[in-house]
Amino acid sequence: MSITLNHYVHCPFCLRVRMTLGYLGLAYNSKVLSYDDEVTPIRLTGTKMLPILETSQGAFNESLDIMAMADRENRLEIKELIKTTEFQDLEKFLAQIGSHVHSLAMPYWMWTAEFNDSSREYFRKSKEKKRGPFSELVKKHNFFVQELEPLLHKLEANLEPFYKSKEFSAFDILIASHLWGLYVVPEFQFTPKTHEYLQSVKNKCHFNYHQDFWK
Ligand SMILES: N[C@@H](CCC(=O)N[C@@H](CS)C(=O)NCC(=O)O)C(=O)O
Repeated sequence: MSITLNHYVHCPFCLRVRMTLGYLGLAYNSKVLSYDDEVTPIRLTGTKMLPILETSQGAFNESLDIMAMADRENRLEIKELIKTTEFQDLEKFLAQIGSHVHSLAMPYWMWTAEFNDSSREYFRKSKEKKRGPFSELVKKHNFFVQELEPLLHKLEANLEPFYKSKEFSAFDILIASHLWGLYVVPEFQFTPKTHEYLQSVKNKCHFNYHQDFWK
């Protein structure tokens, strides 16, 4: 069965689906949508929100639903994991981390190859409504890094070497996809332990952030 993933390269929810498909070894057609393309996602699911997975059964959004649907053999036990309080706690924690990651990374993501002049302007205008001017976010780089530090420290304390476990799990996909965008931020450096952790998740998931541009 041929499947197509419509995604944005920078989007953590899209990255978690890419990592999941990679981990499961499922081949997919990759469609990087332009951020200002409202028509395609609305035609597919009625809303401008990615990721969207197209299958012979239809088009689906919501990253966790897509992950669970893709995992037919339940190797990642996603349906079970999302019912746990550990998952709820992790989602809250990732939302906290995500807010600082976004403030740090958005002004740089928009200069990566997935954007052109028009989608960059669309992205900047839409994101600045909530966060204020990107130029101000860049000036507050040190502040966001300071806010992130204790959170990343807390995360690191839970790496055994995977999240609270010796074994890789879907939690690691959720964490790595939320942190990955920081690799784009100039002068930001993960600690060696966290970097190694992210690289091992990358290897497990056969994940390459930029590969969709090489196809
Ligand atoms: N709950 C959704 C969230 C997905 C989401 O927030 N996607 C963002 C990109 S990171 C989006 O498509 N936003 C559209 C827009 O802001 O125009 C999921 O887990 O898939």
